[in-house]
Amino acid sequence: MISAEEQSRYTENGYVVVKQLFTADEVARYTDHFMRLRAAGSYPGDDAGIDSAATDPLKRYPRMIHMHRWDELSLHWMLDPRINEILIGLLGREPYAVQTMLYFKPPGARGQALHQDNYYLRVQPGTCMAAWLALDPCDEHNGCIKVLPGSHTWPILCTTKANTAESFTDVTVPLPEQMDVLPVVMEAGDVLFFNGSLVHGSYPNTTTDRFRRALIGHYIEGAAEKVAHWYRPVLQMDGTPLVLEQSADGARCGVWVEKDGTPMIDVQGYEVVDPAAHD
Ligand SMILES: O=C(O)CCC(=O)C(=O)O
Repeated sequence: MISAEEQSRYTENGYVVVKQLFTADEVARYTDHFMRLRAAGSYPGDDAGIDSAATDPLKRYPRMIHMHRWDELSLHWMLDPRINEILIGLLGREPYAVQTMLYFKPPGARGQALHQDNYYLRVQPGTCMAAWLALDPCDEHNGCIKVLPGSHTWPILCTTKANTAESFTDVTVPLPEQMDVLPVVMEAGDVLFFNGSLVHGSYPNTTTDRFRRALIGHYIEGAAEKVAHWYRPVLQMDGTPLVLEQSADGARCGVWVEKDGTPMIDVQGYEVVDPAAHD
């Protein structure tokens, strides 16, 4: 159960870390499982295939996507009652499950530029949520998540080009200079829950010897009627598929303007997103 204190931290900041939601044995089992799968070959959803001779560590260990569609353990994890219970506490009702991902982030790997998950999922009405399970202890050095607390109340921002020397994704959201992101330092077994409008990303892994693996589930509010094509079929938390409409391939987005010396977001743009683009 989520405590009143965790609930209020989530309401204020748009994210909350639930400590030790998964045991050390479970973490070891998941880590071993996904490392074996990665070593065994390629899977649907691997962004650019796997290249074991590549100098880019992310080509040797590309992230896995939508494993729940072909891997029983991933499906079980995505629908785990502990995650469901916390999401019910945060959202007020049972969510739908839409995506799994496994990031290996080996030593030397680039991070992911700042973004908002709702830019990709385009849930209507409501928001998406992420459950991000740390499979390794993580900090700024091996590439933990970074967040901008409170940004979950913002509209979706229009994107700009990202620095692809630091990020494996090529779009990002601009932030006024005075706004600082915070690292989310976690132990293996902790789960970070965050709102789909929260501005977040991750640091590069600058270590030479520490992976930063994470198992991620994306969920949408149980009142949602539409979601971007990539995330369908949607699953109810008992595993039953549900047909939701596809949301439009574009959405209104905001740009920063200054009013009386204070940066504010003015929703004046519209951005079309490739139906195959995903978080
Ligand atoms: O794990 C990461 O490095 C980034 C994950 C992320 O941005 C997400 O799950 O939305």
